[in-house]
Amino acid sequence: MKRILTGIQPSGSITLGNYIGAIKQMVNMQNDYETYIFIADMHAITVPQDPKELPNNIKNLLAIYLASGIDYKKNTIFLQSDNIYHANISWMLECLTPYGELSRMTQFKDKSKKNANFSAGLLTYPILMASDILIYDVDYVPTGQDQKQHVELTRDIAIRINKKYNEDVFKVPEPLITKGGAKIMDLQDPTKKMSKSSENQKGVIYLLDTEDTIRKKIGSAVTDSVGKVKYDIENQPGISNLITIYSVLTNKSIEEVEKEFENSNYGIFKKSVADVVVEELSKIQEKYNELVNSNKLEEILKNGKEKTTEIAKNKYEKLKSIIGLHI
Ligand code: AQP
Repeated sequence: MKRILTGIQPSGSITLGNYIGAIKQMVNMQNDYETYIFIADMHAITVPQDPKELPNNIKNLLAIYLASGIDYKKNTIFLQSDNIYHANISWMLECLTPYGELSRMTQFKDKSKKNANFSAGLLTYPILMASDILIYDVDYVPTGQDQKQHVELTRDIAIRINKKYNEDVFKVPEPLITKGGAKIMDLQDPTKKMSKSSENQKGVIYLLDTEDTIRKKIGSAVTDSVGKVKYDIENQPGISNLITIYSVLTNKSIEEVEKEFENSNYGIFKKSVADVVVEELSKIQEKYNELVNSNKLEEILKNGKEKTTEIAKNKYEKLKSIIGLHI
């Protein structure tokens, strides 16, 4: 079975965008791949996090993974900071990566512009990501367009180190651009992606929002004056976004959705979108409530820590040995 690694940062409350773009994909892939799923808490701290909120976000993310259908028996689930080798290996990789390769990463350029006092971690985090991936010798990294550049960097690092030391230290992974991994946009500004850290919460559906809140948010989603339920990102970005959400959650094609609502006004369409979102999320919330305070969560992380630490330690020892960190 081919191996993959995937994760989400506990950098806020999980959104419908995270669910559709990442978690649903993980659920779909768990039968076809040997999967390592992690909670990327060390990535989350590249931007400021509230130390009181962070543990809740970590716990909630784990419970949401499980409530959404990720089976802890089929997947290796772990907390990144529980495995000390990720950062240790990352340091070695940092010392083997030219600064120029990092400073031209598009995401670094975008995020560093937003905060003049950005952390050094914001620059080096693609190397921590490379470490996350390369430790497990994965075949594929499921990725959206936004992370493709970082997977390319990971490949470059692996190829360079294998060549430099003339050994197959790392498997060179391939990006896996997943089918159906639609990008969900902000309901209030459909030109921006829906994000955990968005300032305007009205534009974001959180997985743990109440039914009433979900209905209100979808009801007040920005639309247009065209008046037709048509997928046209340029002229109708808000409606197109709602069509995407409806299409993914009902497994209907865009054309089928357009046909279904060809004679409907936006009010009726929005109510139908809200109905399917509420139906999907209420099932997840029910399971989430059963899980969030159970001992299962700690047990899953403990097992994940043990299993991944053993794998990562081997890689660490191998790197130490080839680099010459020994007597
Ligand atoms: N709006 C989205 N539509 C589809 N997929 C999305 N993802 C995130 N937002 C959307 C996918 O969810 C995973 C989350 O990855 P992450 O937490 O490492 O980082 P992110 O992409 O930066 O997520 P957010 O929600 O936007 O967080 P903040 O606000 O903290 O930056 C990835 O697979 C991503 O593609």
